[in-house]
Amino acid sequence: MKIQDYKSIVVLTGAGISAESGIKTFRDQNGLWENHRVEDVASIEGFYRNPSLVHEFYNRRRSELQRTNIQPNQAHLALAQFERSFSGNFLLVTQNVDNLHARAGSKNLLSMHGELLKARCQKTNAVIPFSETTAQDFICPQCSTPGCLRPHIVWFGEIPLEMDRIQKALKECDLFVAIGTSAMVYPAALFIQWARSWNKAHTIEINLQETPASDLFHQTILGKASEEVPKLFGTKIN
Ligand code: BV8
Repeated sequence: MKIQDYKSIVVLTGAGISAESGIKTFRDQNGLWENHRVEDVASIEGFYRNPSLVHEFYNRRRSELQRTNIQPNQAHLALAQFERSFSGNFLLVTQNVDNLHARAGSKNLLSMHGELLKARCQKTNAVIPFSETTAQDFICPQCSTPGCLRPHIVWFGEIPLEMDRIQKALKECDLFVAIGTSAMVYPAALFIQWARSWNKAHTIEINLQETPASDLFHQTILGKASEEVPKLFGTKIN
């Protein structure tokens, strides 16, 4: 079947799709993130234990993301181009907190782990665009309380965003494609099983290397996302 022949497509992306744009992946740093233990900088306990460290960790990633050399790559652009031309249902779920899919033009986009360029008021739960730096004594623009603004990021131990919408899409899709994810973080790592068991979807994985989930996919395409995604989605952007 050609990819345009499917009726409903769910694509899941991970850090590997942004690697060629210059954004470090998580696994490549042997489990450390910028020399920090994951539990110290990407968990709610870590935030309460040392808010300054966590603010600093996200401040640095937020400013790096806004550097001019960080741009969407051919994989981001190919997914956005395909979505525009596809007549069926298309949902792009990303685990990434960068804004490269949005900048590439993807519309039906769901950032299940939050977004670096947004912050959340812990009093009102309001989510605001945020490209600056935060600190423990930062006055929240929503409720004027110092230190109440947190990164709009889903940390380990927190529930990913819009899980109902994701599960509905996985129940209805006839094609599930995972791109650049190590299938090590849950519940995203379960999506392939849900797609296969709920709706007998065809499943394709694109990665540089095999992952623990590769045996579950009907097809594994080994290669760089910037090359394999435009090939699979039939769109090479010149
Ligand atoms: C939750 C924001 C409950 C932070 C992130 C079983 C079931 C359910 C939960 C658990 C479970 N077991 C354990 C858990 C708890 C935990 C978990 O998964 N722990 C792991 C460590 C075992 N999960 C949670 O806490 C989640 N919450 O479970 O709530 C619940 C669940 C369902 C319903 C209701 C309640 C919350 C997890 C979210 C954590 N936050 N991000 C931040 O970014 O600062 S996760 C973070 O790590 C990323 O967002 C990303 O998701 C993940 C890293 O994964 P990848 O994206 O795959 O990146 P990685 O570096 O690992 O791999 C890159 C891949 O790309 C590699 O395979 C590489 O080969 C490939 N690649 C590299 N270059 C290229 C390439 N491929 C192609 N081309 C290239 N050029």
